[in-house]
Parts: sequence; C-alpha cells; structure tokens
Amino acid sequence: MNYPIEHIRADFPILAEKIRNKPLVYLDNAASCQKPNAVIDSISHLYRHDYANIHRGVHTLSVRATDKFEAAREKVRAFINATSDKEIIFVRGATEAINLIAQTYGKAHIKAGDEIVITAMEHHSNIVPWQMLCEQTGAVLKVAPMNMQGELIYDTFEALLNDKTRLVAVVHMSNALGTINPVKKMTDLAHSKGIPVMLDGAQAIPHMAVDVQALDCDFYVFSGHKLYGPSGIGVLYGKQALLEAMPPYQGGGDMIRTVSFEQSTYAGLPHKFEAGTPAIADVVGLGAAIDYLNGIGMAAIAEYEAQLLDYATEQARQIKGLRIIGEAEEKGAILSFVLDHIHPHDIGTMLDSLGIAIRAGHHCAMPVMDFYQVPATARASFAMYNTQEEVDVLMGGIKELIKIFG
Ligand code: 7TS
Repeated sequence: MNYPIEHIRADFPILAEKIRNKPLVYLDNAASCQKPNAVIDSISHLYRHDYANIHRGVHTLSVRATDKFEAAREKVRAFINATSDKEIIFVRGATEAINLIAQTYGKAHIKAGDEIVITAMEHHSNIVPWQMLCEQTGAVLKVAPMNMQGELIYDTFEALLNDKTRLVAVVHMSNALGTINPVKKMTDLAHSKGIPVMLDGAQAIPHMAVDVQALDCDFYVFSGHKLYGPSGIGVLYGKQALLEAMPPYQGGGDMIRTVSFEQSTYAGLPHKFEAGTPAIADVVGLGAAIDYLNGIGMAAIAEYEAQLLDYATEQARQIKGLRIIGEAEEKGAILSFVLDHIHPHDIGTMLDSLGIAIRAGHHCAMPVMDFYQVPATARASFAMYNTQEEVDVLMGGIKELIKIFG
C-alpha cells in the first residue's frame, strides 16, 4: 500500500524528540495521541489573529472566532456523518459526554427497577456514571460478559435485554484489550426491543471511519485528544429528537433563550447543552485535526494500522514468557501484555529508559484486570504515525528486559 508514512511523521514535530538520548518511540496513543503541525498552528493562528469570545459580540473578532468554532462543528458532523450539526454537542471529552447523558437522558427516563446494560470491558468512564445514576434512581446495572479472548459473549448480551432495559451503553473499541465490538449488530438487536444505544467511541474514532447514521446508534461519544486534536474538548453526538427532549445539563450563559428571576427558557440545539464559554481554540484545533485526517483518509489509516498490529502480534507471540491480554478476532491497534515474573510498572520504566513510551497499569479498566487475574498490563497502543521499525525497537526492548529480569 502506498501510505505516506514519512510525510505523516514529519507533520508531528514531537516525534523528532530524543528521550533519554534515544529517538522517541511513542506507543501510548490510546491514552493520548500526539498533534500534527496543522493542529498546533490552527490554535496558534486563532490566538494570534482571530480570537474573541463566541456567539456574543457583533465585533469582527467575535464573528471570526464564532465562524471558526461553528465551522469546526460542521467538520465533526461530516466526519461522523451526523444528519445535522444540531446533533454535535461540544463537551470536555468522552467522560463528560457520558456523564451528561446519564444525568439528563438517564434521570429523565430511567427509574427504580429499570436496567442499564454495559459490557465487561468498559473503561471506568462508562461504568461509574451509570453506577451513580443507579444510586440516584434505584436502577440496576447489568454487565454482559466476555470470553478469554476478550470478545463479548453475544448470546448472553442478547439474553440480558428485556422489558426493563432502558439503555445499552457499550464501548466501540476497548482501550485495555483492543476488542472491537459488533456494535451495529448490537444496536439493531437493542432497537428491535425498543432500547436506545450509546456507544463509547473514545478508542474507535482515531482508528476507523465512523458513520453514526449507518450504525444507527442514539448517542456516540469521543474525545478530541485521542483523535490527534487538543485535550479538554470532546463530542457528544445524539439523535436530534432525543437531544430535543432532554433537559439541559448545566445552566449558565449561552444555553438560554430568556432569563428572569421567575423563570428561564432554554436555547435550541446544540447550545442548550453548551453552557458557558467553551474551549474555543481547542474546538478549532479539533476541526484542524479532522481536516488533517480527511487528507489521509480513515480507510487508509485503518488498513495501515491493521498491518502494524498484525506485525506486532506476530513478533510478540514469538517471545517466550509474554502473554497477550486480549486476542479478539476483531481488534484495533492495541497490544496489551504481561511478562512472567516482571511487573508491568517495571516494564514501563525500563522501556522508558530506551525512549519507548507505553502505558503500564489498569488502564481505567479494573474489572478487565480482575477478569484476567492480573494487577495490571503493559500496553503498547499504535497510531497512524508508528512504524514496523518502532515495533522492532519495542520487541528488542522487551527481549532485553526478559534477559535481565526474567
Ligand atoms: N472511554 C474509553 C474507551 C477510553 O479509552 C477512555 C480514555 C475514555 C472513555 C475516557 O476518555 P477521556 O478523554 O474523557 O478521559 N482512555 C484512556 C486510556 O486508555 N489511557 O488513558 C486514558
């Protein structure tokens, strides 16, 4: 395949950094991705030339900043193929989006005895907000199990859906295992029983083309910082009719139509859910990230990363004493593993001394660690700018570690 890897790498200035006198090998992309010049420059340009608060002023700078902000919303809409930009709500990240859904949609529709279905491979941010809602309402959280490969046990998921189920909230791609869930099939099944579906796309969005109309999900959430954009900004997509019917999340400026001491009325979508001054420059930066990704193409990125993951998996399987955690048939570019007799934190620290950044820990998925009976894993997570040579450096580092400590 003709993938412009050298051009892409040159677009990310941080990739030229030396860490401990070694070329940086950045494999912690599931935690956060690095940013291309296009994103960094768009933020700098806004602050240098076009910055003011949005939606408020009639003066030129405010109009310019508002236009750029709203243009970014349209870019997000097109990127996930939402029907209308009223369906694109800017929030702080996937975490805030899920909390928003729980505290607005959830509080309005979920009562004592109702059930919410998640899976065994959720990130804490798709567990705890639902537990909080259950505490507040008396609803019950149900967990669809997975097998040892880290795949959802579909039949059990199906059996969990009943006339008490009010919402299915499922991760599209697991951050701890890489598993890609059959979310279209799951959504169709839930809809056939009249149950709405929220998808946590925090990990999926940088790795594949996402079409919310094709998926037919009711909500889709993701963070900008895992999509080569800035941190502190994320997206809640919701079907317009659902969002219209939901009460607001936070009150304040920008989300109102009229305010008096007796009563306030709320703005229409999307502003109803965007109280206060947002992360203006970061939204513009997210728009620049989307332009950048469109220039390469999500299909090309997905194909390239699939090859990279296959290569890494093949190499890892040849290392004695290495156990891969998460071997789903459908898997994104994440390689979680443990080594005999070496704690994941020591793996992380030792690899750092070689300039290799991975994450070691529970990855905010403690129930997944419990399932595999490990305290933590080491996780190499790949992005569109990683290379086979970097995989080789990682594998060389692991082999060295085993030689010294194993
Ligand atoms: N959902 C999934 C599947 C995630 O992987 C993460 C973050 C979140 C939600 C929350 O995203 P946030 O941007 O709101 O924090 N995952 C990770 C990770 O794997 N390592 O650091 C953060």
